[in-house]
Amino acid sequence: MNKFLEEVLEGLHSEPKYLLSKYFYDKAGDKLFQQIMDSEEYYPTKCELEIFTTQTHELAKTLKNGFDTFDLIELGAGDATKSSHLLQQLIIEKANFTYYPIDISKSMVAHLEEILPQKIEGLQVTGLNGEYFQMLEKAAQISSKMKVVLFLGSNIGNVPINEAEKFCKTLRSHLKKGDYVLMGFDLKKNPQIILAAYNDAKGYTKAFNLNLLKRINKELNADFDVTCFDHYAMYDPETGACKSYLISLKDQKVKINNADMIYFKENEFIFMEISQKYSINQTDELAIASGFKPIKHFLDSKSWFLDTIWEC
Ligand code: AVI
Repeated sequence: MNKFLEEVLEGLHSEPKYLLSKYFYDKAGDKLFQQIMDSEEYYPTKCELEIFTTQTHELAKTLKNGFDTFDLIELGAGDATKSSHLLQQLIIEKANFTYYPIDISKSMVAHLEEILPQKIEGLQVTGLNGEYFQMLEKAAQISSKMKVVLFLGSNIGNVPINEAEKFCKTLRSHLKKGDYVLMGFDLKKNPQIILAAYNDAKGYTKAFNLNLLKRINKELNADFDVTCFDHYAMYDPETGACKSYLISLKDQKVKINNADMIYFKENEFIFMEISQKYSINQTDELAIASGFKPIKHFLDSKSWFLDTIWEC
């Protein structure tokens, strides 16, 4: 059985039901995520871009860390909009490095390999298509140079807070003493601002969530009627958890893979995604608990987003 089918069935046969947000990103999902990022309400991308465009020199200086040569690895590179500013700066400063963008989207990796060396003259790019830790291992096999790992965009927020430490410890286990990590965290702030970012007026976030049902229909031969589900987002300022759900609008059944039958009660939910928000202290504590040393904080002008550098 393919992994997608296996994990969808496991999630939908669970009580309560859930789906894994890593599956949001097919071609239509990539496009919808871009529309979310461009929406008025979704601030994290804009805040992090501000850090990358206004503090580029300081970021490059800290990350180079006196390494003669190094590998710059980006987990979940996407279209590398933010990191391009850093790459450009490192080239200007004559840093000797290879850029390894890791992404689950094959077409995105191929696109980066083609486009980035044209945009940034002298840049060496080796794309890696696959899951983060498998590809980190592959990068270590290709080269034994010092590593700088970028994990931007508050992607860490999509890991539940009680699993974040395990995730960071696994990341640490793939690195050597002296390697660096640059991690982007979305910070706790006015709950209304956070909620609006995950409940945009144009409905891109709703469409993004429903698109996973459409993907299951297409790829796993299912018969979800997406008009019978609604999107619900909530933010809990106490825990910093922002969660997305799909709510079944009626009693209904859905057939998957022409065999498995999933039953929904009216108002039953599918848990879709967590986007955890942190305090700066929590990020430092997470670093230390996972075997890193936090060495520098970069904040945007509103202090809504943190890019923090950790040393192994
Ligand atoms: C990719 N990730 C950090 C986004 C987030 O903010 O959690 C995904 C997203 N989901 C809804 N809007 C954006």
